Amino acid sequence: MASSPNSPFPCHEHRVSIIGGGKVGSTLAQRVAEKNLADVVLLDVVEGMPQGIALDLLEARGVERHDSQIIGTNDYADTAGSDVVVITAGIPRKPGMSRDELLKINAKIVFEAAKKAIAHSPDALLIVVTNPLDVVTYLAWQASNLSPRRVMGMAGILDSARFQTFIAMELGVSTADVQALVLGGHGDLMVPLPRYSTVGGIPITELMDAATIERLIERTRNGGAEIVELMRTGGAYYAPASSACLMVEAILHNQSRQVPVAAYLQGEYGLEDIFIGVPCRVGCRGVEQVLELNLTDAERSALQKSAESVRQSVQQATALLGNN
Ligand code: TXD
Repeated sequence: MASSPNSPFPCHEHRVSIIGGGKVGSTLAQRVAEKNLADVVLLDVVEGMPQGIALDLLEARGVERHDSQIIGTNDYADTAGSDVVVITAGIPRKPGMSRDELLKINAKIVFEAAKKAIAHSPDALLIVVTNPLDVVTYLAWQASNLSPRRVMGMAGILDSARFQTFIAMELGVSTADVQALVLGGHGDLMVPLPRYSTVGGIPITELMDAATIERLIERTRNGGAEIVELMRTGGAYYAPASSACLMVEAILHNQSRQVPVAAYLQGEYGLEDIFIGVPCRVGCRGVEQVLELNLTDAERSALQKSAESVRQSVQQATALLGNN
């Protein structure tokens, strides 16, 4: 990334722009900066808010001992030259608001955010976090005109991390020894895969009975709602920000991480022209490979059911956007 002597970013190699400075966006800004991964631009529509958060985070720099620059802005011009753009902008569902209304509003917000951000950073990779995840990731890709491998949705890492946590809690083992895998859309129809979820290499199907596994799967499916119910005034943001940060790091450090992300499918799993959660290798070029697992009939049909619901919502959102 080129930088002029007057640039607010004189030296850092990478720039990450986060669109939406709410709970997830601001926590992600903190994670990216404190891990010294990149300079951060935090953009929101609310005037003063991203500037205030950026200043607050900057004032912690000396204590946290990192060198990342952080600026808050309401102007997309400040995001120019980003290596990665992460979209977390959106509104939560308000009392009395239908799912359709929410879909329409967030679809429009994400579509415009992707268009404006990529216009200023045509070489960036795009990560979408806003809900409904798989649907708005598709719209962001369309708005951005990027090659589909450069666009990804974050959900599978979070859903898998929740499943991993519940498995570790149930067995009383270290989370570090648990690997879990959840595919499919980010919603009620997500597809946790116990056969591919292991503790120290042993599939959980050999460590727990079917009823226990089903209970943990249900809790995973309900993971976001469980937190909303407890907090009452908002949703989860620490684990979502950590999960998005993992993707940012995989890209900036070209780590080739093998993780589930919402990726564009072109025939894999019998699915085409859709973004949905599947295992991928993620590196500096984005989704470098989609891994096709040998799913059982039940697993494959669960993935197809999830894909069908995503596809319907994409059509609905496209129609709603078109009618605007
Ligand atoms: O697994 C996942 N993908 C998710 C998704 C996990 C957690 C949260 N998930 C979704 O992320 C959630 O359902 C929301 O759609 C987004 C962001 O969640 P967050 O908790 O950060 O929401 P906030 O705190 O309401 O922040 C949203 C911000 C807020 O500051 C708005 O002012 C801003 O978005 N916003 C905008 N910014 C820029 N441009 C526009 N148009 C805009 N509209 C709102």
